[in-house]
Amino acid sequence: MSSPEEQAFRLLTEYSNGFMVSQVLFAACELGVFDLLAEAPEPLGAAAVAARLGTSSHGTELLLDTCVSLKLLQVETKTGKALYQNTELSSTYLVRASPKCQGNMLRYLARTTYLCWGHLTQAVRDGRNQYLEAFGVPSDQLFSAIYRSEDERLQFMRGLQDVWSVSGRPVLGAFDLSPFPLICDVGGDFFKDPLPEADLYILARVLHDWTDERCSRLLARIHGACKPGGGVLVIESLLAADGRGPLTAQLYSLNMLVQTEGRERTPAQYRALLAAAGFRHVQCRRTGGLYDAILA
Ligand code: ASE
Repeated sequence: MSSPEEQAFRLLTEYSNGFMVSQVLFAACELGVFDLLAEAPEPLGAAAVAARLGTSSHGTELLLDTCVSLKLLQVETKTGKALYQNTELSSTYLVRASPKCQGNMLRYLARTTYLCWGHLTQAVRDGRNQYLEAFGVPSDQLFSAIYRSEDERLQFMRGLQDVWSVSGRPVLGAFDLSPFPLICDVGGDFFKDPLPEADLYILARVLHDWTDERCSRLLARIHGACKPGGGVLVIESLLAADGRGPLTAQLYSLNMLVQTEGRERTPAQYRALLAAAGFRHVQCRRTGGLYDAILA
């Protein structure tokens, strides 16, 4: 049995080392470890992996064994030789050929989000995103920073699509949408262009990018375009009523701080925004997944 003080130190160490865990995952994905093992007809040894990837034998062995401890790989020893293969987790979510592969999101987190998080202290001081500090690009037009190159734009969109391919269905099942025959999934340049007429507007992972003021403006535009009896479906990670959880939504809210103009919000905060724009009958549904749904 360890003392409470020792347990506290173990927890502190786990938190401190969290970034190393992320980097092991990012590096293994970027090097193509999971794809190589998926495509090989049988489990491979570290030397074979290193040879095929063109990586160092020492680094590869360390990376593979660390992946085993993280349950990203499994190892079996045959006649004294360690052979590696994918686990259920990596076969489902980390292999390119899987329809649920999260590789684009992981690459985006590794190359963009992680670098912004390197400036979290400054973001908390300033209350602003860190695009200028991390990439030297101004963010007064938010999406000219987020889409700072064509590659970056594609990486971001493919990343969001990866998450949607796993977490989309639970939110679309949260409400009966059959009363809404014509649905508009709102994206692109929606503060200026005329909005098409529809029965239901979906705002999926949109409001969390923007300030209350910009959200109010967008919601008022949608209310104006909406057919009588129509509505809006907001899809976001909801914070608890007191804002003190769940941890994932709190981390996403900090992520919005370092990368956008927005934040994650509580049900009451979304209610207030929707009510101010003229929407009524606001219903919030938690899905237990990454995203929740609000219909108004
Ligand atoms: C945004 C979403 C993201 C803006 C910047 C972002 C994400 C990373 N950076 O609208 C993805 C957030 N994570 C999930 C699971 O959605």
